[in-house]
Amino acid sequence: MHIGTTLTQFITEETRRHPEASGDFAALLNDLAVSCKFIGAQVYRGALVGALGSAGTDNVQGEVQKKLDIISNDAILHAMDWTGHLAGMASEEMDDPYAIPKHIPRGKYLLLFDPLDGSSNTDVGISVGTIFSILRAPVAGQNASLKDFLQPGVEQVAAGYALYGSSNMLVYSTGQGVNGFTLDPSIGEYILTHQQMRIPEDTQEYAINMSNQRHWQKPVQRYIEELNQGSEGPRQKNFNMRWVGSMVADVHRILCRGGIFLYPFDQKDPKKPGKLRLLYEANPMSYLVEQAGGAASTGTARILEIQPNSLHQRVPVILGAKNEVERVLSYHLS
Ligand code: AHM
Ligand code: MG
Repeated sequence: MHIGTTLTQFITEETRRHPEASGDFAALLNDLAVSCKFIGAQVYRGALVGALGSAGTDNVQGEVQKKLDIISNDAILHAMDWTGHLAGMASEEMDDPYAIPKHIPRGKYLLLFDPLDGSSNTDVGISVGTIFSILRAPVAGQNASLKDFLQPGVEQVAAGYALYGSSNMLVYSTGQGVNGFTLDPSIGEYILTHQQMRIPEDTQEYAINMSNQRHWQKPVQRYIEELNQGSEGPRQKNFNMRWVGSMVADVHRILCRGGIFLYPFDQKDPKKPGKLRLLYEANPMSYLVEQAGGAASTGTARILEIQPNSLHQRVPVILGAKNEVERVLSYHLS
């Protein structure tokens, strides 16, 4: 009996294949993994440590913050700000980028994150997660400006998430496929359990919040209507629906067994072209999905090619099985 491949071993071996790598990136990912272990532990202890419920504050997007949103945000800031590998950090829970303390050297990477995605689910025992995106700072060794974070998703150096579900899992990609690690609580290490995750091009499972149906545009109305007609409709097969309401859990399911996920353009609020945020939700998830052989689009554009114009910008998201995403795209063109 022996320990499987640990995250540290995997990152080290991946880094070794790039002789020019300084090791900064490997260290960064390791420190991030520590904060995901900590956040997972708080989520699992939940009510035992008084961590559930609302914090009584709103974030920049006017959303009620949960205690665990704030705990998770602080955990990542404090696990990462001393490392010297970052030139800046930005999060769903903070209006502006975080200022790294003065005495700490600035590094060459930028970290964007959603500290606890799906946090409205924490009080009811449903899976939640942390999403992260890593970019290269345009100028290493200096404080990053807001503009430095506004890079299209194709520029990501790495992206991933931690899922606090039936197990605590870390799934990430550095552009060489997607690998998943399960936390072994008995030794406190993430162990490689899901190697080279792939999304089949076709599927019979979709994820969408049906209660928004009346707000969707025609192409998505048509697509979902056809799925719901099942074997009696033009698709000539039955489709099943799942909606966790935590993007991490919905995307994880797609990486494990396929499917398509949609949070499409929504005419409920014309100022918000969808719910999900580009920089720390849509971009990292789109990167993972493309790395696993899937596709990710707004309906009219590849998500990873969007030039961001603000830190908390929202975009429509359609991602997963390639042939299904392409079909939704074709409906937008016709
Ligand atoms: P959050 O970052 O405030 O938790 O919001 C994002 C979440 C996603 O995880 C999920 O896919 C979506 O919101 C669910 O939205 P809805 O409640 O409209 O179904
Ligand atoms: Mg979120």
